[in-house]
Amino acid sequence: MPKISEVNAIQVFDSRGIPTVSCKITLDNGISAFSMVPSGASTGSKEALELRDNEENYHGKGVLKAVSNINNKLAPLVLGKDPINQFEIDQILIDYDGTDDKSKIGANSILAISLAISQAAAKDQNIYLHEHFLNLYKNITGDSIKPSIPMPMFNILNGGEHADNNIDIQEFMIIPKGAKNFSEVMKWSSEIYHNLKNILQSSGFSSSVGDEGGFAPNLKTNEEAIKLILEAIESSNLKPGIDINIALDCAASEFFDGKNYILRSENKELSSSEFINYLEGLVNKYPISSIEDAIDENDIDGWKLITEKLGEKCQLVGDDLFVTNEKILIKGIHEKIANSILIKFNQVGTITETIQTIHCANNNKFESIISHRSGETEDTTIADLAVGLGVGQIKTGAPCRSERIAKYNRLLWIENESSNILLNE
Ligand code: 2PG
Ligand code: MG
Repeated sequence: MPKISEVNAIQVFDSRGIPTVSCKITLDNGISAFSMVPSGASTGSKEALELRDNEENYHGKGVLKAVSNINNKLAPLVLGKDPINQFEIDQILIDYDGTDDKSKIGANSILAISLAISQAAAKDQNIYLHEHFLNLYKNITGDSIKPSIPMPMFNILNGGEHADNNIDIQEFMIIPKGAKNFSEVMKWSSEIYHNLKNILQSSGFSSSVGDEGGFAPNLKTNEEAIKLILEAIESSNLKPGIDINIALDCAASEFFDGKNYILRSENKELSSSEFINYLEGLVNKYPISSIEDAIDENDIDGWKLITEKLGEKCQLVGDDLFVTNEKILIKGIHEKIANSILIKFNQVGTITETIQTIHCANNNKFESIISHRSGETEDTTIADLAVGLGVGQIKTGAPCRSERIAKYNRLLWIENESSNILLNE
């Protein structure tokens, strides 16, 4: 039985050049594994706490307190443990923190260890990380799951908090739903992405990119973004609605002022029901099959209304709404809001709780989508997590920028090496 013999954390940097936590776990048989923690910009108010130093250095964003919490407070708790026991170790970390939102120790400290432990356990067993997650799902929930390669949502046009253009909707994504395998998924998305670049450039728009690698032009309306994407799909000889669907992440809390939804680019102030009509108009006109955070996280009446109106024909995803938290998800299921959940492990802070939330979604016929954060690193754990837990969908940015592409490249390798694991359709 291998034992954790060393835990060492340092401060590293994410894709925005902002400090984040990295942790190395070493076992007494010499095996070692690393993790790096991602970080959001458009965050839900009920996410677990990301501990920042709030001192002058790094504009207050240093994470040296979180690093020191790992090295000095959490390390002694996990030394000597077998990394196969993810549930037991995560529970020790959760109990030590003792708060609902991990605000004593910081979710970034706890997650860094939780992730590194799963990596170390997979390496020690000499199995792929996705195989280890498949086993963990069974061990933690008692239920079995079928692994699959997730269908991605590629965020090819950025707005909102992820770019400095004028577009209100945060993410315009393409879903290559007609592709026969993951290699074709990547071919189509790459071709559409580059055709979109050509279209933007030849129409006099900027082709510079936002935080998630999608283009970030200034446009007259949000709808114009959809039209440009459709043009890019067609110029790739693909059919909108048949080969490629469109998905949106409104991140609506970012433009809700407590009463109205303020669309700056269109000079519109819409009430909740007017904004729902606006979105319904887009869904009726374009092949939009998924909308995330269509409504502000506290506008529960708005969520109920949109779920009644669009829930049958559209995937309605709760991100800031559910923050990967099982209790909040259960409340939402009772309230009949949304029909899918975005899964980000740093919103909740451990691998175990992430798995439990997905299990809850599965039991309630909610779809789960594994997601990156806008501040990412080269850590590719989410690719293996999506495969091993068979969730069927992933969003991890544009087919551009290495912190995004690293996850897609990992999925290409999984497809190449595990011919029995098929693309989710
Ligand atoms: C989102 C995410 C990822 P952030 O809103 O879904 O795309 O953004 O990490 O900034 O919360
Ligand atoms: Mg979101």
